[in-house]
Amino acid sequence: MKNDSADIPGRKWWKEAVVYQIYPRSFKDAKGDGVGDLKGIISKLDYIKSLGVSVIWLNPIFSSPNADNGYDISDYRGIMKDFGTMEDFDAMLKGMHERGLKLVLDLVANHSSDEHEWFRQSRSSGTNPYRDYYHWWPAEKGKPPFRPGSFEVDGSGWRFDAATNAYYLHYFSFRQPDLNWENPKLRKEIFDMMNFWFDKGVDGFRMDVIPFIAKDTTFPVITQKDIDEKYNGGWDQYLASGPHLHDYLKEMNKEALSKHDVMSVAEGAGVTAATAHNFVDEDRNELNMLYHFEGVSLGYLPGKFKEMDPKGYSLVEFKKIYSKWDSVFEEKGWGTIYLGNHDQPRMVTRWGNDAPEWRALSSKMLTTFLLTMRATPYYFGGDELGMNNIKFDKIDDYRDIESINMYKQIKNKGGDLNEFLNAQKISARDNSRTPFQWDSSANAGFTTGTPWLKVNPNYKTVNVAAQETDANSCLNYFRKMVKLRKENLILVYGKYALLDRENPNVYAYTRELNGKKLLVILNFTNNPASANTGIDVSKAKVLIDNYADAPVNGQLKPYEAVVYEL
Ligand code: TEU
Repeated sequence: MKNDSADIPGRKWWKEAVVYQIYPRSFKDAKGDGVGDLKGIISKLDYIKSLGVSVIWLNPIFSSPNADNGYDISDYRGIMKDFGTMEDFDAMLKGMHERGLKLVLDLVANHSSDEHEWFRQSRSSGTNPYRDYYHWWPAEKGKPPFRPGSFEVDGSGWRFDAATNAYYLHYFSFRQPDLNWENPKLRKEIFDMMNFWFDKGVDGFRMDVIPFIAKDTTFPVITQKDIDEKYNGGWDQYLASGPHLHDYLKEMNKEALSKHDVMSVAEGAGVTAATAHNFVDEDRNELNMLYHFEGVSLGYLPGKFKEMDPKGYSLVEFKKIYSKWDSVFEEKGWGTIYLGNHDQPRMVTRWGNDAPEWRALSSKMLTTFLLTMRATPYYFGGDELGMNNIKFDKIDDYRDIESINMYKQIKNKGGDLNEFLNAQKISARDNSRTPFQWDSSANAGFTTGTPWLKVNPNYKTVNVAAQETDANSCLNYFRKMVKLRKENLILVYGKYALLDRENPNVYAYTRELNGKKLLVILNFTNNPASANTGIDVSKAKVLIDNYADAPVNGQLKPYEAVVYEL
């Protein structure tokens, strides 16, 4: 089946893209200091090109003291020293464009670093011209009403600053003060900065916690009871519903996005199926896409910090969530799909099975899922090798502010630290941030120095060099899947229909476009399982299978994934 595009309305390059996410700190270190850099990325552009992906999303590469690995920016127009120079950036972008690859940067504009010049000025006096670039609460008014500071040991989003006897707001760590979007001067600075990067040729932005930018600056008292009753128990939903949010996004679209052929994707923290359309519907002129958190939150125990239910997650629930999000965008808007990123554990550990006998098979099965859904796939670098969680035993091995401060918080409360450390083996963010595994040489060929975060010891067998020469490797399977998606627009635009809904082991669905139909069946378990789709596949053509022989009778082998053309 080849592309027959005549009858597809609303085609866009970013709908047809496979986005490949690179965590620059861990990708490739060219200078030998243990930290990845832009020259390292440049040296691997042919590899990226060979994957067939079309868009690269880089986590923040701007000047930063790295309290939160670049999500604390001290200069939005400068390159982080660890990563290189503006010349390196220009050469990297040129190298990408020469290869037909587009570049999406990370816009971290809910907050800056406390070392940003704006904040230095702002905190210096109550009358400084930059005072209103941030949110201040004078101590004369008493303590400010609670707001969460997710990376703080005491959980508070306000920090007292003695210089002006006032508190400032920070939804993440105190090193990440929140910017005041209610100030038009600040908004103009951000839009000008976006245009600065667009003028250089950057092809879009992934927007960090963009739903949080708008605040009710009267800072009313919000109680946990309000959160439970009105916001479904999660602060994120409250933080994502500030006044004027959509005015700001419309203004951003008008002043920056609409002036260029670029894509935009919101990190949709706090966004629900009910509010998603407000961000991405074409006629609203705001953003193109967003990614939701409903999928990646599945299977964690309520009231615990990212601790897996010992029973695992329910595939029936999983199917329900992804089917719901498909239907959300059936008429309007466009979805995204992902199972891993720099904030999530490795996809194969969390959603597949990283035991040596199942790691490759289950990882290929998950890759098949991601690349056959009706949404733009965001694929996290390293997942194409089936890289899995490192599962640190000790807190000292962690580098992530979230794990370290949560450990302190639990310790202060006299909580169970062993339980926390065990839970982190599955859910900690550092699991996906370990250095990329290039080959079997020292430090997986990532660096000649000491890596900033330990390399997963399985790099001797799980690495690019080994997988290049193996036709059945995860790497070559990923390439085949990307090619299949690229060559079959039905996989991008075709209507999705879930089959065999209550089957606890198998995820089965069809995709249909212009009279053509595909069937995808995925066994999510390490046992044989049967798919009851009611579809006769005896005459169907197998487009791809992660085993050598595809089933004809609906009997799937463990973690088997098949795409049929009916
Ligand atoms: O993450 C925002 C976010 O929603 C976090 O709560 C995230 O889900 C958290 O890591 C879950 O454990 C973004 C970035 O992706 C993250 O890397 C940053 O640390 C954070 O914003 C602050 O900028």
